[in-house]
Amino acid sequence: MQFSKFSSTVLLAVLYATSVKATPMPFAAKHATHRVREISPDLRLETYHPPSDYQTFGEGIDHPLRKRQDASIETAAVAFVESQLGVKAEEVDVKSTAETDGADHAYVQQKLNGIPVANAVANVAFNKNNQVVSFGSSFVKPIKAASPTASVKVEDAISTAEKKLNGKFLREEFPAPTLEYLAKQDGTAALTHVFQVRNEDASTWYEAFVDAHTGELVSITDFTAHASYRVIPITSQSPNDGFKVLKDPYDKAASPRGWHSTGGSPTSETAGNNAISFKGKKRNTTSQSGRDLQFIYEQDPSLEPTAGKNIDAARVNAFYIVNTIHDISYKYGFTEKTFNFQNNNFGHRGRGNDRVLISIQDAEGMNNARFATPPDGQNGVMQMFLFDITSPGRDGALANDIIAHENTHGITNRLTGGGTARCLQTIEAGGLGEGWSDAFAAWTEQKSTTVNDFTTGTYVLNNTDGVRMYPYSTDPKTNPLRYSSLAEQAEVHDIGEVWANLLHNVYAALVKKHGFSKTAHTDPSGREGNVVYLHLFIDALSLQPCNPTIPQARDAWIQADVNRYHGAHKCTLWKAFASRGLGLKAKKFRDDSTIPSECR
Ligand SMILES: *[C@@H]1O[C@H](CO)[C@@H](O)[C@H](O)[C@H]1NC(C)=O
Ligand SMILES: *[C@@H]1O[C@H](CO)[C@@H](O)[C@H](O)[C@H]1NC(C)=O
Ligand SMILES: [Ca+2]
Ligand SMILES: [Zn+2]
Repeated sequence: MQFSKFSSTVLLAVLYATSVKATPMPFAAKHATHRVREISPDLRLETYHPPSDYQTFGEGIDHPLRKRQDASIETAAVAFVESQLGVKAEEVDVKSTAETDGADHAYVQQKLNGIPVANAVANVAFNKNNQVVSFGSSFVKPIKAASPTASVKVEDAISTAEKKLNGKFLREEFPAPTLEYLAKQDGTAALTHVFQVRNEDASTWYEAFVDAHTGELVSITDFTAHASYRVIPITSQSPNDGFKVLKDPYDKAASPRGWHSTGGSPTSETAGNNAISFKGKKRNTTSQSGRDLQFIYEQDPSLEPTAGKNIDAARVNAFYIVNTIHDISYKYGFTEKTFNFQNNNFGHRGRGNDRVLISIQDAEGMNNARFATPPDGQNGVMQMFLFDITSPGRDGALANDIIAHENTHGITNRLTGGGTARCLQTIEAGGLGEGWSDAFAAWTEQKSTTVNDFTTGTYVLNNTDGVRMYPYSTDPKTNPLRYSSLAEQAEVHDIGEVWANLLHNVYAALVKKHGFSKTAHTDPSGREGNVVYLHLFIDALSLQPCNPTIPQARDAWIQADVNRYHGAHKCTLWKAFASRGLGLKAKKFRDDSTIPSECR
């Protein structure tokens, strides 16, 4: 069969690599096996990754143990690798297995002298009929392997790498250092100490390979993907405010592997651990426009949203906003443990495989947007539609307020009631949901101690009034809505306007009293009004009952303040709520302006 060629291909790959030393490869010939990384002005490292052979087998081929019903996926994979590559069972280890809908996967590591070879791996996939459907391998046959006993101490290797990579090996946090072979381009295998080195301030996180005989840093794995996006910054609302190119806008604590990795190697498209942004089919994402995850696409407002690069600009902007909201809400408590949207939960509790699916220019609707929140463990689905009120039309995916509004539905539905997504179903609770969504969008756009009135939907409608009855405002002449206005409101968005305006007044009161933090998006530790507000916003969602009423939602805010701040903001909160009719004795949509006696 054709696979008998396999082992010779591997050998050839090594020979080819050996010959490289004498004649440098042409630039493009290195794409599949090399990468140059500029670590610092005086460290430029070219890493080597042996080429992978890869074959796919359609309906599948047999592996040696197929007849044996009791063979596990691990033993079947080892037997298959032995038969294909002419290696012995003791020269391989199964590192991990994974089961997906279509196939079962085994990931295999080559060993030399009983020690793993870091960059020599194989992967075997079996269909549900227990036949092999694909096989990839970067196994090597080194011309010389270094002695398996290290002569350089691991402590010395660590200090070398910490110095060269300007970071730290975090003993408490990182896996213990390992000893691994590393296949080199010259056909030899070096013995290396392997461990992680990170510098949080500089946004770097590497895996270092230090030669255990020479003490030299010979290779690295870069866990961080640098990315740039041409987007409307989250503090702005729409293209009217201008696009900017943002570099690495992700938050390291909220998205430890950035926005383009679910844990393994980074993707080069608008897809990652928190979200995937696409048009039509999920596969239809935007790919990077250049090296180093560049997503730079210029929107042309004179063209329809579906023309030119406008689709890419929309996919990129929606991807950026949803990821930013993931990171902001994560810092304030919407994490894996509280049922957020992520594919990989990195070992934290809660269910994964539920990143947000962002369908832009979705064909199912016009002049609107939607967010569907199933329970924890199933993807949140955001559908952004086109608007045809202007000519050319406009794209909801370029209206940050609309994306933020939709995304917040996911946050509130997951946090209320513990991830079941069943607890904002009544009309009043649904109205609260609409209110939080506008209020969160408004929070992202506030820029200073001056609290601006907030309108939403102005870009897609091309008017200054937006889609709501009134702008959110502390001025009752601009926005007269009070708790009692609910008696006349029967529709969730109208109910939401009352709640969002109450929250707008709470926000303004907190900022007036405690000031504004310009770093609130990334630093939740301050005591400024906008930080306190978002903490109470998020905390209250987990505290409130299933299908809350508006007075119950208010009570949860007051309780959240006791829990987090020992009630430090109690009177500020009560006064703000009471100023719009939601005082102590407000009920059944009858206003009340009573505040607790200690606040008078
Ligand atoms: C995929 O995206 C392109 C634009 O990038 C669009 O023209 C095309 O219609 C999309 N395909 C599907 C199946 O939606
Ligand atoms: C938006 O409205 C302004 C005036 O209010 C008008 O000049 C402009 O042409 C409109 N833009 C579109 C795309 O319809
Ligand atoms: Ca989840
Ligand atoms: Zn909504």
